[in-house]
Amino acid sequence: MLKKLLIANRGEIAVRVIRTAKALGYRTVAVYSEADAKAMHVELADEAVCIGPAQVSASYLNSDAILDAARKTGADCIHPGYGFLSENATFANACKDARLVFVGPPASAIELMGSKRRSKIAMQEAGVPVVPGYEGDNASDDELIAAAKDIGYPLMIKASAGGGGRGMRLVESESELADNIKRARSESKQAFGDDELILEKAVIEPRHVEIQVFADRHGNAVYLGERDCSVQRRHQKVVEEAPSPFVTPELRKAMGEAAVKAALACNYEGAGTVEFLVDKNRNFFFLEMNTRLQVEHPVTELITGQDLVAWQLTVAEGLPLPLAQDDIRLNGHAIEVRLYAEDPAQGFTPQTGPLYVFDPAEGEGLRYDTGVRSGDSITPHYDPMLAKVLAWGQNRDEARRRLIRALEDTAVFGVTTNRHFLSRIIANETFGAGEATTAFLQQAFSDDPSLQPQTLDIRQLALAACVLDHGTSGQSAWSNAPATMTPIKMESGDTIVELLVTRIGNRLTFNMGETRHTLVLESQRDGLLCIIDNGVRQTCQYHRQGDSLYLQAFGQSWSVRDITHQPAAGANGAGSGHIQATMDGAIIEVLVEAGHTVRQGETLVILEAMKMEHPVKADRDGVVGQIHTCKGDQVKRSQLLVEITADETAEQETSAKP
Ligand code: MV4
Repeated sequence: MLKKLLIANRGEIAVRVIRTAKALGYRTVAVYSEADAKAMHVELADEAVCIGPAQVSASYLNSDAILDAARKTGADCIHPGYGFLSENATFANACKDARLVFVGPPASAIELMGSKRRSKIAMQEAGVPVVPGYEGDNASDDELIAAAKDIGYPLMIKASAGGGGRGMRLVESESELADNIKRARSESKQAFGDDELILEKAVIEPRHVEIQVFADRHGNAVYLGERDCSVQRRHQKVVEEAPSPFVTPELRKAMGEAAVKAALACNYEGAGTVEFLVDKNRNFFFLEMNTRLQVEHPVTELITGQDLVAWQLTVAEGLPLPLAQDDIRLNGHAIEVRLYAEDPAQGFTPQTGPLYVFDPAEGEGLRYDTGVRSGDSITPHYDPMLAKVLAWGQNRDEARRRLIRALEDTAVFGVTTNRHFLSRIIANETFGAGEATTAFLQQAFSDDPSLQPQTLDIRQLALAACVLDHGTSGQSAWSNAPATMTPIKMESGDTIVELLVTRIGNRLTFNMGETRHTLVLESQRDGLLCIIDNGVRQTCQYHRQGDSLYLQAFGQSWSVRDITHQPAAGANGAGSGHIQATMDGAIIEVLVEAGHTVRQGETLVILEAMKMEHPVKADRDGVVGQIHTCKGDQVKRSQLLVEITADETAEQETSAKP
């Protein structure tokens, strides 16, 4: 009997595994890097061991440190999650040598599936359909060129050691072949230390459909339906759903049985995913088998009602599978999207910094798998996925509707996310019709507004001003005193706007040049602003952080910075003494202490951003007052770091001079 599980991972998947393990009575051990000391997975586990510094190579990929942690805590089994060491045959063997149960398949299966060439041959022998092509041993360029004549064009060159789209090239005609083979070889050698290549006929605009399989030590194997992961961006999955809107019951059975054959052929054990390409005529072809629990496993859980981590632990115990094939039923529809801290308007660049608020919207049929909470920081060390957001429904449209609502109402303040991009995809007509192939994002979505920098309209600015307007003229929003106009100056991105606010009772009119907008303020508390806009009452979520204001309403989120009271630099060039971060980054040094006398231009703090060090300097002479940051903090642009107040003794000295 196994008693104590070490989870060799971080983030949402570590949290996911710990929850089920605890529910089943297992003791749990988290491992963490120095950057993750306060992470959710560490807090949830019974015990936790630090395995090294932030860099993954020194911590989450450090198998010796992980095995040491298992020894020290008396763990008897290890769950690798996904990524990191999950598909590393050497690690699986090392666990075995240390008498630890690796919650996953035998090392031999991991190894076989790590080679495109060998796995394809094994699958063909097992009767699993594969894409027609060439997978000769140690093929020379000339052998590949000869083989291409039989395959025809367009064709794909793939690195045998590649996977997930890495090391893949599309060749349209014979004239491009030789050159592409040469490039593919050198790339593959570079990336994987192996230059073995295979050729495949290219499947045009395929769908990516994968089958969840499970096998036990007693020769049983089953499939738990499929997941459609066709909506991808640069081989990164964006949306995953089950069942696939393209798969018929007959196709499901044929693909499921093929996937079970694949598992049996490699003496598989535990959770596995067999990836197929499906062409427009519903022909399917084996692509690769992933020998781990996948990111998107929850969609399968939602339509089968099964806990796949519980299944993994059952199988790891040596017990038979919980259900036979005929007992596995699919119910309803589930869709998952990956909510990321990334900016779609800047080529999806990862966003880092403090996550002030993460408040998932509640609702029937919704599930969030996450490893972060409000107050955490998104660091550059790891994948910036904030959460997997899932919706289940009786049918696909119900799942879509619930998911759109979940995305629109989930508050994420502090980092830019892909949330709007995701909700636009789910709401899209082509996606809604179940017609999205792997070409969807490129063909039908490349000029979507969610990929453009945001421009705020008067209504969005007015809402922001509504929160910022806290009685500059000394009069309460509820008073019936005569209207006065107060200016509110805001910065959003690179633009600065000024609104003139006129308030009569709780009725606020915002003027911006020629445009104006009126809102009636109903209530404002606890980060909720209730307004009546054109006779329609609605609620807006907001969060204030220093002079930054984050808002969310109308299915969108935006932020502004209040610069109304930001003094223009004085005559002598002295600033306000409110020293703010000049950009998003990490504080690597605080050079002053409260009470220090400083001169204008003196460096107070060193900020690291984009791998460079930036000094943050005093904007006036004075004495350091409060310091609002410390070494190691992740800070946002404009965040208040240090306050400098007037040095009265210095002033006295100056004035005492003749
Ligand atoms: C292909 C293909 C067309 N024909 N193989 C990309 C990821 C990797 N797992 C395999 N991939 C593909 N292999 C043949 N013979 C098209 C793709 C492909 C793709 C596959 C799944 C999901 C998204 C994709 C996006 C572009 C290309």
